[in-house]
Amino acid sequence: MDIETFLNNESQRSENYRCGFVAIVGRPNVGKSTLMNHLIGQKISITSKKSQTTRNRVTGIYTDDTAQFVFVDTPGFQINHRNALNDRLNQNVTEALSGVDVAVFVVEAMRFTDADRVVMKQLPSHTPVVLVVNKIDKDKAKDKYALEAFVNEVKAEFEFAGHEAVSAKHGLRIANLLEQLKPYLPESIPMYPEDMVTDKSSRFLAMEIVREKLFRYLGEELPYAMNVEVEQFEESETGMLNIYIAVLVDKDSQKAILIGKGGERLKKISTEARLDMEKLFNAKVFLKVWAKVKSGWADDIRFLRELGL
Ligand SMILES: Nc1nc2c(ncn2[C@@H]2O[C@H](COP(=O)(O)OP(=O)(O)OP(=O)(O)O)[C@@H](O)[C@H]2O)c(=O)[nH]1
Ligand SMILES: [Mg+2]
Repeated sequence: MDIETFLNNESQRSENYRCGFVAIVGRPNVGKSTLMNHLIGQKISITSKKSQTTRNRVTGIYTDDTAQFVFVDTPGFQINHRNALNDRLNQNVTEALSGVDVAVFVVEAMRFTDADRVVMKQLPSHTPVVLVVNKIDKDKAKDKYALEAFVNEVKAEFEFAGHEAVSAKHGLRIANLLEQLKPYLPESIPMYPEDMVTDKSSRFLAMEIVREKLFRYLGEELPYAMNVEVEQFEESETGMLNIYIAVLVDKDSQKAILIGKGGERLKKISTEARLDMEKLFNAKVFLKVWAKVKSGWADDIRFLRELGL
């Protein structure tokens, strides 16, 4: 292509091209991260059956010929016990909502609770909000009329710009949602290169992958009492990634549970994490994960700052 044709194409593209920010908010466990991963077509944000999986805002970028969507996945808004961690998570949500072009408020089909209402109260009045009713694949959402009545009930409580009923897990009606969001993005040239899927560093993604495995392989409460720190992340001359990750726990007893009998549990966690990392980074990975005791971290604000929360 000669330079003139290139410049012509570029200017045509920038004339109609759209690019902007979309915040994804909702109470814990409604499927915000699953939705973002499907919207961008890659697993960037970790998900689990337990709530409060997402702790940091995670940016996922989806680019096509007509628009670039910059999604911001947020932690589920906490309404239960107050501690430094929960306050920080909530602050994260509020900050994510300011300055976006459109917000997506995710609820679970057939289940609208006080926790949803608390998030709804945080929604900005000056920014369009699209209601997303997720998990429509579930049996309880199979009755079309009941689902419609549910959507109308939620819509009666807030002035939404539009709504879409989807299944994030099965990728149902995700394309419709993208089309519905597009008009709210301002006309602009893309902000990120078209092959970029997140603005998070590889270090951050590695840490998140380990956290996801902690959620999968530890009991109900334990993952919340832990944090993950990347101590080393290096690429060797052969292109192999050497990654050293510490899991911070409160007490020796938690360390013992994490390690498991004969080291089995920690081994399983690190093997699965390594396989996910190899897929995401498209490289061979050497991964070492170990446990480190550090008490009271959830209430230590300075420590949370160090971790970037
Ligand atoms: N059946 C069904 N399950 C879903 C769907 N979307 C998400 N889930 C499940 O719901 C659970 C929570 O999903 P996440 O994506 O981690 O939820 P989240 O809103 O990001 O949760 P937090 O980060 O903790 O606030 C996981 O077990 C998902 O597999 C869906 O469309 N259908
Ligand atoms: Mg999440």
